[in-house]
Amino acid sequence: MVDFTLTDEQKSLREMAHDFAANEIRPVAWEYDRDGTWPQEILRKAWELGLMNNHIPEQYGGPGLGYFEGALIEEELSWGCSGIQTSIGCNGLATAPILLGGSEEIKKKYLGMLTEELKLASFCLTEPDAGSDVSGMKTTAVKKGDKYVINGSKCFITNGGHADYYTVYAKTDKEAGHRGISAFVVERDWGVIVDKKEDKLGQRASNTATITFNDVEVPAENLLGEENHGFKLAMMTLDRTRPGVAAMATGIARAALEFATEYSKERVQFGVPIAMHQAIQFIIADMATEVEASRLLTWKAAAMLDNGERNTLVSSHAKRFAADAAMKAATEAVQVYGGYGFIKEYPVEKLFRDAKIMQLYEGTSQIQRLVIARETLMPRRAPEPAAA
Ligand code: COS
Repeated sequence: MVDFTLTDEQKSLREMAHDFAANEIRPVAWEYDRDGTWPQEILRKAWELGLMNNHIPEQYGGPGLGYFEGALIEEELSWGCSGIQTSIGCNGLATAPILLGGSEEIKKKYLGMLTEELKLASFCLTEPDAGSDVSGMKTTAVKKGDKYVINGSKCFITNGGHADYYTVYAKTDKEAGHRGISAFVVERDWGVIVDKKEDKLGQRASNTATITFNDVEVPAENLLGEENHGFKLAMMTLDRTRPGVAAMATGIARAALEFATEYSKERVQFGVPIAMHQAIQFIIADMATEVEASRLLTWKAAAMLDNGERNTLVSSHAKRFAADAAMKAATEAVQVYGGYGFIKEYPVEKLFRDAKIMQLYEGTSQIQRLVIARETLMPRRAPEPAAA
């Protein structure tokens, strides 16, 4: 039997996240977007309320929430502002490989660090010449005694300028392609250089930086999982975090739908509110269906993780569909607002800019299609470590 009814705990979690989004995020979101301000105080409040580090288990001081519960929170906070939610949620991306591959000591140290006080971690995978093609990365980690020495540069790193530590992917065997990549936890004050804060089209409240490693020495015990097994850790991480991006995209699409609905009831043309015109009704109808479908795919991808099932295919379905739906919904919301939609004074212009990143980060919509095609045409049945 399949039941989409939320439990009382899930409902109150969603309500808490919604209230936070409505009271703490929405009122300042457009100001933060305009100025590109780092939302430190909002992060602090989210951390105090327990809306950060959702999946860190209780034994390391976290709430130990499931991915399904995480998706409920992510949709609400993203409805408030997806840029601010990206900043709030980024620890989840950085800590997934620690949960999957870290030793007990590493988990205690680095997960505990984030739950004891407000600290941030970033996920360093992408490089200037290695975005979709992860195995093309050039950053190296060379073993010297009981240390690895890391050299290279990572770009588009969310929260990079504010992170206390980084989960970093580097080549430990340059000749072995994807089988020569390893993952490490690297503390910022070990000599990590924060190079550049990007000036972005959307999600302007989130911090996106270039991070450089010049002979950064990392203790060998900070290797996550086995040497040369980092590529799989990265893929398994993305299986776990793409449903979260899908949830965020659903939040943007829902915000776009709500703004368009309200405006269409107020705006009068040809003597009636434009909501009375079938041209507008059909736009609203399609937006509403796609919000619903995005949420259902997101919930399925997250629930599969909580059930310990491999969710690669559904995770990509959810991320691809919800991201494209968010972009479409934001575009249609601008259309419903007409010329006003193009003006910064009105709310949907920001959604239009924010939605675009949904189709880009954590794997473009084309990469999701590639995964979907491979999983559909040549399903993989390889075993993987227990779900974190
Ligand atoms: N879970 C576990 N293992 C996986 C996996 C998954 N989801 N996906 C792939 N693997 C394994 C494969 O089984 C294969 O294992 P073997 O070494 O035993 O053969 C290995 O990883 C390589 O897989 P594949 O051949 O599919 O690798 P590709 O180089 O073709 O890359 C894509 C696959 C393109 C899907 C991958 O590079 C990708 O997701 N790119 C996008 C990266 C991204 O999202 N970047 C955003 C930055 S993070 S914010």
